[in-house]
Amino acid sequence: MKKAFITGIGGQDGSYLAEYLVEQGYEVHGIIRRNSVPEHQQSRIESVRDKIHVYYGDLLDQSSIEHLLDKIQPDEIYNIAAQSHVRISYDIPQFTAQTNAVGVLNILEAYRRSCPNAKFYQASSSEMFGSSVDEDGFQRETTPMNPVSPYGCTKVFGYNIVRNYRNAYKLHASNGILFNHESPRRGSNFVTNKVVKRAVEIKLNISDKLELGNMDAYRDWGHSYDYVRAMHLIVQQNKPGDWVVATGETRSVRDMCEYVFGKLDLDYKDYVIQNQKFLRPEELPYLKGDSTKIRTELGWEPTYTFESMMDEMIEYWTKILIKDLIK
Ligand code: G4F
Repeated sequence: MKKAFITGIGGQDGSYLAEYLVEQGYEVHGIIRRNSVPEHQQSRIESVRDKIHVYYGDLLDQSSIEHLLDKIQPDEIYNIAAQSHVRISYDIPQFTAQTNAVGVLNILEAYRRSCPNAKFYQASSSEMFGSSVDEDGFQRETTPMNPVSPYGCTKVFGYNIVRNYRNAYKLHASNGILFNHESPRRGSNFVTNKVVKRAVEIKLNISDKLELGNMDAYRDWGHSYDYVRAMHLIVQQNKPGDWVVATGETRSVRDMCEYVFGKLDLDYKDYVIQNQKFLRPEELPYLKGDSTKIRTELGWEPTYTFESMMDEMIEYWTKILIKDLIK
């Protein structure tokens, strides 16, 4: 039985990955950070809670990570934990850098000392490309990185230190450069779930407006379930490397609102207003990923379309909010 160790196991990606690895017959271990409301932390992993091993741990606490890796001796390590909100990285830039940059170094050091024969996956991000776009309108593995947020800058460090450790210490350490990926489990302060939740509330007369920041930013949105399958595939390769994971389609926040409100027979223009507070000091205007490398080399394909993903999220919030209304 293969053993996997997942940081950020209680988050959107961590929970889908834990479920997927349990299905594949893995013994799954993972860490969550302590917070004052423990119920909320494990709600996403409820379906597999009795099949996995969960510990308190933190990327900033290297000795706890090293102790766990020593004890578990995992075959595969997935480093998914991060301060993952781009706008909030402006509010807490130093914490973001500690977690997303120094945190990666901490776990790499623990890995190198405790279980150097394991395979390592780092959650790198399309936010690293920042303002760079190739002439054909795509970002790919070779596109220069010009990050435009504290979050993006910290992720570039994480990406580079993984490559450095791979070469310097001959570790099987890989980066997945993942474009935006969503699901009903997405935090509701990310734009897709914020829009869906509020649109359903408006439909049910619980709310009457939605405040957003920049509606003209473009993103390449895929589904978290498809992207955790990509993480697993990357780790199974004989040789480590770096792979872009993306759908190859881009839409604006406005297009997404039009689709979601339209599905609910509403016109977004009647409800959406701009609030300066959701604008970023510097915006990343456009992302569209070319995932040819992972599709041709590793045979990865997404199973969701943009529409089927958004429909799943609309259905999820409709069920939850109607249940709350009936209570
Ligand atoms: O949903 P978002 O907050 O995601 P963002 O900033 O693209 O970051 C996500 O994807 C990255 C991959 O490229 C990950 F690395 C990162 O961890 C995270 O998962 O915002 C998407 C777009 C932005 O352009 C933002 O300015 O939506 C725009 N937006 C407009 N109004 C808003 C809002 N975003 C949020 N969160 N809230 C708004 O009210």
